[in-house]
Amino acid sequence: MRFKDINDKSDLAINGAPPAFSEALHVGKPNVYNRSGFLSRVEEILDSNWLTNDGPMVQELEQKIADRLNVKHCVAMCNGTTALEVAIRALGLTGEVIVPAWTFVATAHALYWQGITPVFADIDPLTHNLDPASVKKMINPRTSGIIGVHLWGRASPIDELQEIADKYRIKLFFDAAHAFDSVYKGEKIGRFGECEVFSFHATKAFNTMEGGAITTDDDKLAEIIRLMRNFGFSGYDNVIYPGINGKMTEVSAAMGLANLSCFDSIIEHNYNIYNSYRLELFDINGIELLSYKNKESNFHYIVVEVKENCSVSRDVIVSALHAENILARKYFWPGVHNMHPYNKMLDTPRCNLLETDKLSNKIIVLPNGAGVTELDVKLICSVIRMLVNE
Ligand code: T4K
Repeated sequence: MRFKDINDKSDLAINGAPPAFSEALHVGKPNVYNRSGFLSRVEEILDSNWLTNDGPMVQELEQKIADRLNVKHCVAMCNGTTALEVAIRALGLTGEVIVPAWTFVATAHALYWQGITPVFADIDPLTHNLDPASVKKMINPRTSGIIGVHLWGRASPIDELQEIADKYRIKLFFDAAHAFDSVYKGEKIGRFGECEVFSFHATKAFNTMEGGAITTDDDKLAEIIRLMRNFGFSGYDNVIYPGINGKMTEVSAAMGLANLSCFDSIIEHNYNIYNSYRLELFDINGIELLSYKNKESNFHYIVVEVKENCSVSRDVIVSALHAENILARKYFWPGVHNMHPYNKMLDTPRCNLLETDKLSNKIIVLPNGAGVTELDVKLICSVIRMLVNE
């Protein structure tokens, strides 16, 4: 086994031969399950001469997602970040909005692009989701909302956050980018808060290449979001809203429909791979796999915590995995509050993000998805085992 600096990408080869990226075992490898289903839908699109702008495939996808998640409205979007921005705008958020710093940077960037200050609250180290007590501390007269993130597909403390939002009369919605098909108290994620925002990026359990959606039970909100997605047009030549272009293309919707037709198999595969990791990792000292409750997640993210008692650091493990062409990630190190521009915004109110900072130095995300086999899991875990036991 060779060890090297994680930032040195000059020599990712095993045995001297530079491998194609597709040969690497990496986090984020897209799930492409139903290739023929996708291709035949693409033929249909080309024959129809209708490529985008609320086409039939987008409408079919929206209906199927709404049915699956048991929510009244699903509005398909071009990506999750634009969907977040549209939700922020449609809900009329202003001033400050509370978010976790332990998330992908897009959650905060969407606020920033809408001229709103993201205020970071700390997380519960056991769930990795917002700690309601920390959220409460950050509320002031400028606070107009909270964005909870269902990190790794595990539901936020929805009831507690809703209670806070109701008490202070502020808006609550969810960044559900990781949580397609996840469950909270027996109900699918999709109808909590004012609305929920999904990402269908190539790296997600359910993907439309690029894409996303906003789901809600609120008729009025759904109508505004639909207007905003299409420049604010209400019929030909009649603009009644300052909208943007947030539309999903027909090809993306075709990918979504193909993937949706076998999404149960995708989840089953993820679940089996997660269980293989569980078996392989459980006796490695100082390595703890983040657990999922049965049937409450899409099991897409394999998240490992390197505890204080581990003989090697998180960074040493990640470097060693990279040297073996296993491209694990340190998501979401170093935390959004330590990224530009938030680290420079001296007037950004911050509470003490003690748990976020501690956790951010300990987490590794390992590969999962259609491209990962049980044999791959054995290989990945044997690298970790050798390092820790050395
Ligand atoms: N909120 C949350 C909580 C999110 O996690 C995200 C996105 C968003 C909001 C915003 O949603 P979108 O606007 O993206 O729809 C990746 C994804 O680009 C991003 O969508 C995702 N979260 C985030 C967790 O992961 P990066 O910066 O890590 O991407 P990158 O290019 O390093 O790729 C990740 C891995 O996937 C690499 O190992 C390569 C592999 N990959 C990637 C693509 C695109 C492939 O194997 N094939 C591919 O086609 O952000």
